[in-house]
Amino acid sequence: MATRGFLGRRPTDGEGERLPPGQYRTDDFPVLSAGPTPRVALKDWSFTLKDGVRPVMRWDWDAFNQLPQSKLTRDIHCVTKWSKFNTAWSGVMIDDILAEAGIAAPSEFTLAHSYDGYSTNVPTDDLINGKAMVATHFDGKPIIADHGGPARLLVPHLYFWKSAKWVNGLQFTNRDEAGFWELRGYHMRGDPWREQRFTGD
Ligand SMILES: Nc1nc2c(c(=O)[nH]1)N[C@H]1C(S)=C(S)[C@@H](COP(=O)(O)O)O[C@H]1N2
Ligand SMILES: [Mo]
Repeated sequence: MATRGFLGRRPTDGEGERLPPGQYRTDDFPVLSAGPTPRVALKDWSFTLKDGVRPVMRWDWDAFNQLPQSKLTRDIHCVTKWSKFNTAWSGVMIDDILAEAGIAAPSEFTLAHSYDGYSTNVPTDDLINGKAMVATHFDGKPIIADHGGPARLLVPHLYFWKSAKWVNGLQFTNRDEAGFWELRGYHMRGDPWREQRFTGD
């Protein structure tokens, strides 16, 4: 008679409960980009918040870094099936960006835009109420360019393609508009716990 305990590797330290379906754990930090890493000098960097086509507010690097700073330590999950536990980030919560702009989220849908031309759509609910930030630091150091520095979106509870590297703005949209990978068959929300990898999952 075979028992699960005998044949299967029993997950240790709660790894089982922390790994979404189909994922494996790695301690590496792979780099995944659709194209070459853009180099953005801090003096040229800016972040723009838009409601549709209307700019609401724009920050340069110094102004952005004067916004309230927060820390998030979270597990991250890439759609290529690696997960990395306890990644430590700091930066500015989306809630604090909206507060500084003096607005409440004006629509259900958001597009994140990046310096490499990348974009990704995220339901606005997944960005607010303490869930997401524009991160500037990883492990206490400025994010290196390959991982999205100077600043990247961090939406740790969704697949990692939603965490746009080299982010330069958020745009609220009236309809759910597909971003780069979503136009190529990836899911409009991307919840790893529901295995929302592709359109129709
Ligand atoms: N601007 C931009 N952001 C991006 C990407 C990209 O190509 N361009 N790739 C996405 C994908 S598919 C993943 S899995 C993660 C990878 O982040 P990492 O390279 O820091 O691991 O970034 C996401 N953010
Ligand atoms: Mo990815």
